Amino acid sequence: MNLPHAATLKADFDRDGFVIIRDYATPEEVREIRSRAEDATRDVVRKGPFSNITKGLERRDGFFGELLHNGAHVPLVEALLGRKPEPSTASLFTKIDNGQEVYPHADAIDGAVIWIALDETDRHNGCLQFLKGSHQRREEFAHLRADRPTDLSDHPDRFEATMSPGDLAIFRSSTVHWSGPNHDGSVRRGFNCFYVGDWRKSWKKDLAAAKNAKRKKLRGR
Ligand SMILES: O=C(O)CCC(=O)C(=O)O
Repeated sequence: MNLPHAATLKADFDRDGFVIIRDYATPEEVREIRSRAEDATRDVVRKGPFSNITKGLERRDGFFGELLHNGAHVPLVEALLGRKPEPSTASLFTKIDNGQEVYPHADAIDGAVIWIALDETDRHNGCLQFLKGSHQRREEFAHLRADRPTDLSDHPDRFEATMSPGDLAIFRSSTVHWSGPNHDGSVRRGFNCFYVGDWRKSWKKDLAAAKNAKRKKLRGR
């Protein structure tokens, strides 16, 4: 694993809303995820606008449940988020036909997502795209929907996540992201785990801090 300095990683994550760690998973790990994901999704009937996404891999193969709950990335996600992530689901994202786009959107207001590249991916086959810092401008992007086209290709904060097999992207659920069409028809698969942050706890913490600050201010008068 090629892990950058933890403090740098956290600063980047806080500023941009995502980080990319190169060569995170070994070629053997990537091979195992690929072959198990292919086996687990073989009988899936693909239709509709998100036919390229299979959620619930953890219910199809315990290997994915183990990765979702106890994968080596979990402490990393916890360190970046600053609290324990609550596992939601493990998914395979493919891009088998040209029309399979995921339009700009944020997944949730709290939590994090990991996305491991299982193939080479760049703009030609619909790599992930992020909007840097969008997690700090939630109101501005609250209208975005994954099934509704919005063109952010010229946005100055756009980041194109060209990735190789084994590279890992970790992003806040509130960071705007998307993936365009697969123009060159090459295989483009990503393995992803969704984590919900415990928003109730963070909300309570924020409320307690606000009350504390108010109390201190009143005492200071
Ligand atoms: O893999 C993709 O094409 C989109 C990924 C995505 O939207 C996600 O991981 O939340």
